[in-house]
Amino acid sequence: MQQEASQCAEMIKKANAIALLSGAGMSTNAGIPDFRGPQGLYKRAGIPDPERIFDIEYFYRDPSLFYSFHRELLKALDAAKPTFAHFFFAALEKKGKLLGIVTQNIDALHQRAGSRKVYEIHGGIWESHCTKCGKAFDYETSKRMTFEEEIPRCDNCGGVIKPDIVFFGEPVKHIDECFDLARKADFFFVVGSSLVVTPAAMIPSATSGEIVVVNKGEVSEFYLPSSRVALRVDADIDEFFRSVNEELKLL
Ligand code: CNA
Repeated sequence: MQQEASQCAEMIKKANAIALLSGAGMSTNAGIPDFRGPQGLYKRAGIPDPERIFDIEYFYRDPSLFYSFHRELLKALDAAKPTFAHFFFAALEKKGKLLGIVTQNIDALHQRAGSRKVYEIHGGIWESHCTKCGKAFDYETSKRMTFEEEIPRCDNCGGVIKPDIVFFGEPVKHIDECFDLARKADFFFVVGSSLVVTPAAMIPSATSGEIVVVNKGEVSEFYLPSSRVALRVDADIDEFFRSVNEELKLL
């Protein structure tokens, strides 16, 4: 891993416009489990049919399934803190090296680490809206309602409230900006993603720069332009970026 970290550090030194696509693996060391793993949130919530949790059609029929899961997610988020890798990418932006981040995560840990230019392609939990009248609810209000009521309802019209997370069947957010970022990047990181969820998995293909993939386990190569993958690191994300940082001394 040390050799790969040195190679990565050299590439960062030469790059001027770095972009990052991050996924759930970026936050597992922060204590936010993935969805389907042995310790995953689907299992903790004790839900027999987890695929339906983020199905928008199902949400409109029965929002209670989503909310029983969401309460578990909110508890995990309360306890979570950004990891070394989150701080590393925030430091790259501060140094003027990083153009921006596309994240598939809804946990806002990039922002909490200090990153400014973050596109949450699958939305986030920080705002919620009434599905009937569109009234907005801030994080603290919607969180309180989520723990007080089985299904939080709008105080204006009684409609069901939904956090601004992108469900299956809903369009993703900021897609043009995400592809634009990839096009402008001269060096593209894919970190902690299996690259199976589209259209996020297609974004690296837009860059003309070299790509570095850091992920433990399998990464789908279906949309990945393999000729541009300069480095494929199969290691723990935080261990790897600590090694890279030993050479760059950003943190
Ligand atoms: P994924 O498909 O679950 O892939 C995550 C990858 O990260 C897997 O290949 C893991 O092996 C790998 N991984 C996990 N921990 C580490 C680690 N410490 N070091 C190195 N590799 C690691 O997740 P994707 O993000 O690719 O896409 C799936 C969904 C899950 C996205 O839409 C996410 O929004 C969604 N999700 C988000 C969160 C979050 O907000 N933190 C948590 C769980 C799921």
